[in-house]
Amino acid sequence: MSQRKRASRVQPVVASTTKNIVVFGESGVGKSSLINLIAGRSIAATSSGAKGCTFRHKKYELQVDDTPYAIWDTAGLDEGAYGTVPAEIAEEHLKQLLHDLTRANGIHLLVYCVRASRLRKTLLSNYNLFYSAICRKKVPIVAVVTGLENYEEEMQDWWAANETEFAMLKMHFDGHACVTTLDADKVNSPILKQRCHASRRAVLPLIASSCARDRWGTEQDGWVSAALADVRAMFKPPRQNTTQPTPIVALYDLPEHSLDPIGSVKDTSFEGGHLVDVGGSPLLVYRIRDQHLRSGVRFKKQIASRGADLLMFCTSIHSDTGASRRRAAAFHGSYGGDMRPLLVVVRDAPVG
Ligand SMILES: Nc1nc2c(ncn2[C@@H]2O[C@H](COP(=O)(O)OP(=O)(O)OP(=O)(O)O)[C@@H](O)[C@H]2O)c(=O)[nH]1
Ligand SMILES: [Mg+2]
Repeated sequence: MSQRKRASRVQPVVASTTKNIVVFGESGVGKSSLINLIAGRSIAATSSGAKGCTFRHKKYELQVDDTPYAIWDTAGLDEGAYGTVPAEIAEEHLKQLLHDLTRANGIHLLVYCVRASRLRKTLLSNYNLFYSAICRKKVPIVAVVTGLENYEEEMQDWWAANETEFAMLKMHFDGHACVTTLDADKVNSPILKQRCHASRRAVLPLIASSCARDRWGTEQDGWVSAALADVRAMFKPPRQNTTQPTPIVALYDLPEHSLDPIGSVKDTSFEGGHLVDVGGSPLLVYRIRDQHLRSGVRFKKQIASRGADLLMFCTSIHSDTGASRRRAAAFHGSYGGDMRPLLVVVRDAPVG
């Protein structure tokens, strides 16, 4: 009996305990095919050529082994200005995705779909967009490598042979599966069929074991506004030399300190921040207070569409290390999506 027909334990569901899984990756790598593999039947449309066909996100609700899942198929992003879709439209689609995910109670797992034969520079931009900018690195992430039906070794061996490619780009994964997402019903060779079935057996437990217990991403977290600012920054064209705006620094410092570690203050009320002179070059500095650390709200209102170019976190050698670490992590997550450089300054260190 075929793989698709045997999958009788998979049914459509609507449940509040549903785990939200977002599948993302470059166009045409097999995201929709992966969803069909998980479902055990064809529910997501796939393309017939090398290029894919999902232009907007789509949610598929199903139940696997008694666990309800909502699997979100997203539009593939390509090289250049994110592929064939203009940047503004891609951004609008992502905005809609964030709002829909918020209404659906946030994200439990990111699945990064990668084609084995296509490890290239968009690897990092897709990862940064979904894991760093949208999920602020707070959601488990797994990689599913597709296109391995003819791999000369065992499919799972692909990872050990290629994981340095990911490590070099400092990409982290909580788990992985190396598979083929070809439809078992559409391949003739028994070996290929076997590999299709083995792929489903590899993917289902990976997903079941990697989902976060609690979802992440709600309006209260300031999630959508923070994520959108970073998504916009990723989509905007590179700056032209002639019109470079004043660089923005988000500064978290102990309350008793002024802006002296950065430079001399020229104007303390410039666009809600402080205009500071550093060796003749202006910087626009925003002081971040404890109450803004988690949400990033104040900062976003001030400079909604740009985000900071540099984050600066000051602490003291006398401060509690654990608390400082937590503050620094909250600061980095809320104001930089872990994507902007973070400079840590430790005050009061003994001299000599
Ligand atoms: N050889 C091979 N082809 C695959 C595999 N997975 C998917 N394909 C084929 O690749 C093409 C694209 O697959 P899709 O699942 O539509 O890709 P996608 O990532 O959803 O594409 P977008 O919707 O544009 O983002 C289709 O022709 C699939 O049959 C695989 O594991 N091996
Ligand atoms: Mg698709």
